Amino acid sequence: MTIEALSQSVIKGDMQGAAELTEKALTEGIDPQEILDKGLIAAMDVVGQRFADGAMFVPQMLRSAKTMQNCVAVLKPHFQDGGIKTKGKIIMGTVKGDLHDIGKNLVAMMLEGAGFQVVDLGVDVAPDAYVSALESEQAQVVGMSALLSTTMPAMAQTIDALKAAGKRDGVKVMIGGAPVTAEYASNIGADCYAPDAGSAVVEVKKLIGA
Ligand code: B12
Repeated sequence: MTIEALSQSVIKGDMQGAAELTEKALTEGIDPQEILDKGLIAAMDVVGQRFADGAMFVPQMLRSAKTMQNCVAVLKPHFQDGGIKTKGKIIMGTVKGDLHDIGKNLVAMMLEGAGFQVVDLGVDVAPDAYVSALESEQAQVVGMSALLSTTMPAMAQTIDALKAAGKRDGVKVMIGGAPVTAEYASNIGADCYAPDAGSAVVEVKKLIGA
């Protein structure tokens, strides 16, 4: 089955083969959301587990990540409605010290697909960089991603930097990433948490009434 073969090729890091299987799955009429969830995200879960078990190392993990990114690029047009992006502006970034960007990119892609304008600051974004971006971009929401338990505190530091700059009251803060929880969001004074890219869209709509 194509989805299973796709998953295996992401785990193996077969960049070319995986992109072709993504195309094949689309041609077979499989829902892009199903391709993303069952073919790609599920594969990264296996990769993470193998890494944790010592059966896979950073270079292989990186290759799988690049493979997944190629597949996401194939899927991206299928998540965009082509509508005018006027629902609101969101600044997104992965926090300081953290280089994981696949999840953050997916959240950005889904938000864009839902009609929001996303300003992507990239990875390893220092608290001050969020503050300056907010000053120049006048966004309604700041989204932060963290994949490492050691970089989660940078989310709290960014909220502190927003407060110190007098910018906290005018913006909503949304956080996410595998180790992040709703409880953590409430502890650090974020406005919301979402466990995945689909629910991030739902939460942003609730936050800013879009
Ligand atoms: C791919 C990967 C890498 C790649 C990243 C490439 C890239 N461009 O992103 C590379 C090889 C670079 C890497 C490096 C490291 N990694 Co790594 N990595 C992973 C892996 C396998 C997959 C992450 C991923 O992309 N998942 C798929 C995406 C779609 O899921 P996601 O990120 O969780 O995002 C979803 C949600 O969380 C949510 N979301 C994400 N962000 C946001 C933001 C907002 C605002 C919202 C609302 C929602 C949201 O929506 C997303 C989509 O649904 C994970 C294991 C895992 N299963 O998480 C380990 C993992 C995160 N890595 C780990 C580690 C330890 C490392 C290293 C320290 C390894 C090392 N010794 O060097 C380095 C750290 C580098 C650094 N400074 O950041 C550990 C972290 C342990 C911990 N809890 O702290 C994990 C859990 C592996 C493990 N099981 O041990 N890694």
